[in-house]
Amino acid sequence: NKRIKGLSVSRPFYYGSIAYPLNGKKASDADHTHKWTVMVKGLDNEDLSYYIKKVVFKLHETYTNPIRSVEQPPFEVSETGWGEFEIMIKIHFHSIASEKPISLYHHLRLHPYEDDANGQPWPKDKPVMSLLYDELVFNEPTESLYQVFSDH
Ligand code: SLL
Repeated sequence: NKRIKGLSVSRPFYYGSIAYPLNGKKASDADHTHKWTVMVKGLDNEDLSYYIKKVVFKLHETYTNPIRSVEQPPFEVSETGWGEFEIMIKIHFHSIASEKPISLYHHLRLHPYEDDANGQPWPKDKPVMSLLYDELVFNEPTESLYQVFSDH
């Protein structure tokens, strides 16, 4: 699996979370105030599974089975809870890429930090989104990875 010297290719993606207040709606646990989803996703919902093999999300230890491995798109985990915490997101690539997994850290946001753009308080039922744009850069990609990228 030869590498292409001097070449660098990048792929855009989003990662982050969206959280919905439960506003008293029933959760599995009465202490839970929010429903949330943490995700790794493509632009325009592009399916990233042609180069991403799996994404492992490491949740707070207060969750049962905090290590969640998602081997199929959508690469996301949905849960309910009461608190914000740091989620470790580890992206694993297909073996043809010969790339080590990449670790990202995302602060799960449940609460708005500010009023909305009109200076009005954030509505109680409005979701709180924290989605970041990033790019995965592959320096000297393998020929097979480059081929897969060219096909997409
Ligand atoms: C805090 N440092 O104290 C943070 C920890 C942990 C949030 C937040 C667990 C839900 C469950 C949950 O929401 N943990 O499984 O019961 O704010």
